Amino acid sequence: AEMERTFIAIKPDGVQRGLISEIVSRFERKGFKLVAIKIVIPSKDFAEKHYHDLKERPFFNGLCDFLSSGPVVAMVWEGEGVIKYGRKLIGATDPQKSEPGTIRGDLAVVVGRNIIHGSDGPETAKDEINLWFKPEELVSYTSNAEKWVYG
Ligand code: DAT
Ligand code: MG
Repeated sequence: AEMERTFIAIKPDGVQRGLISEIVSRFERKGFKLVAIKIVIPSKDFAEKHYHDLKERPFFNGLCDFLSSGPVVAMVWEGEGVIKYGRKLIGATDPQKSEPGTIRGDLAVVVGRNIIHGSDGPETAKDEINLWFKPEELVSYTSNAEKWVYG
C-alpha cells in the first residue's frame, strides 16, 4: 500500500463539546492508523505559524485567537489516500455547505466553529506534522487490522 500521513486537529470547540472520541472513531473505523496524538494549548504565535497561509485574510486574527483559546487534540493519521480522504471525512470548510455524513456536516453549524482541521495536500501535511510533532512522537507499528483493511 502507498502509505501517506496527514495532520488532523480537533479544535477547542470540538474538545469542549466532547467530540474527541466521535472524531477519532470516524478515522479509526474507516481503517486509518493513528500514529501520533497529544492534547496541547497552542500559543497565539504557534497558531499564526499553523495558519500562516491565511495571514492576509480578514478572519486571520480571530482564527488564531480561537485556535489558541483552549486545548487542541493534535493527531497524525496514516493510510492509503488519507490526506484527500481525510478532507472528505471532514467535509467542506463552511458547515452550512458540508454534506450530511461528514464531520462538519453532522456536528458543526458555522465556519468560525467548524471543530476540526485537516491538511489540504501532501506539502502542507508534511509541514504541519513537522510543526506540531517531533519525529520521535510519531510511532511506527504494524496494526493487526492492516492485512484485513488492505488485503
Ligand atoms: P479548512 O479548515 O477547510 O482547510 P481554510 O484552510 O480555508 O479551511 O481556513 C482555515 C480555517 O479558517 C477554517 O477551518 C475556518 C476559518 N475560516 C475560513 N474561511 C473563513 C471565513 N470566511 N470566515 C471565518 N472563518 C473562516
Ligand atoms: Mg486549510
